[in-house]
Amino acid sequence: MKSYSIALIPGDGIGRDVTVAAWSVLETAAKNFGFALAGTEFPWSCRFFKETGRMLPEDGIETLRGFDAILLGAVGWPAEVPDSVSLHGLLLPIRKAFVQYANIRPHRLLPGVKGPLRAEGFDILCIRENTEGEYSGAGGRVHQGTLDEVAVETSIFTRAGVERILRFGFEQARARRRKLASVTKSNAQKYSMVFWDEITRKLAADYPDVEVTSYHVDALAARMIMAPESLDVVVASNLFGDILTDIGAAIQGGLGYAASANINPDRSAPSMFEPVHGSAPDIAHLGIANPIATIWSGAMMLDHLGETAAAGRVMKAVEAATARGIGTVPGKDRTDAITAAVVAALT
Ligand code: GGG
Repeated sequence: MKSYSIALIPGDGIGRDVTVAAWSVLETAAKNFGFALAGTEFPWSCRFFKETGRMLPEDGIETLRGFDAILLGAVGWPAEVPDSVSLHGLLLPIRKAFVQYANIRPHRLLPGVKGPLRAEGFDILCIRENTEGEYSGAGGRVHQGTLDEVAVETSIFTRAGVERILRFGFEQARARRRKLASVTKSNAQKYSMVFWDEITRKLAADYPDVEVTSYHVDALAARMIMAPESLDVVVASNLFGDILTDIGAAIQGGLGYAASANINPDRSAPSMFEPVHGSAPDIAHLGIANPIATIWSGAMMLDHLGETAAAGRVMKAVEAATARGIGTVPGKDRTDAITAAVVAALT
């Protein structure tokens, strides 16, 4: 029987609640489709940081390298560890070390879920550049604590990095409705974003079958709310993609439905799957977190592993549950009730 090794990093807060839920769905799907998932759990989190002074152990990246994929819950315990420390200590180093340069985030309404907009028929695939840009971690502070203090955050955009994410977006658009929105703020950011626009124009020549439109990020944000059905694939930098996908989550009914995949397209290292949401410490372990975003991320993991039939079946089961109203109203159904409904729809 085919077996896949999965590194499980529940992380902080509701990360554990939703990871346990998703894992039971994925194990059921694996059983039904005749393959095995061998999960190994790692305690890396803000709690681990408090105990060891590190979010990831020194050999953490090398340990993860041996797995077929990583399923992550959520990271952050701001009352105890600054968010900048937890993000730069765990999530960002994994994305970078494993060249997971494409962060794929699908936004559509599941049956039975009411979004805040009148528009119902939208289906947007946001692709966020995931290894450079505004989250490069380059910069510094001088004269700290004085009136002369200066903080500099440097955005790094490389030709290789921008080309590969745009190419990835063009390929995704080709497999969908052949429309690509390339997002910048090139009127204000005259180096990096003009560079991005130039590369978009250059690559467009290789994809004459894809309709390309360049948007400024503010206009694209408004379009996502006013006319989401007009968008297909959206490609944006790390920061812009992070922000736009919270709008995407909002229009699909909330962060409880927003899935994501951090993909290494070359398959030279494991890819990582995680819900878009954070750790929500205020509702951790109360049994009320919505596990759908993590289950959906798990389906994306199965798809990436080549188990496409099982992945499709998991999504059908999620849709069957939400079509019956399960998990569609915040706070109505408990985590285990939503999970049980999805598992039942799988069998
Ligand atoms: N589900 C992972 C998580 O905890 N995300 C919260 C977060 O702040 N993510 C930032 C990012 O995706 O760059």
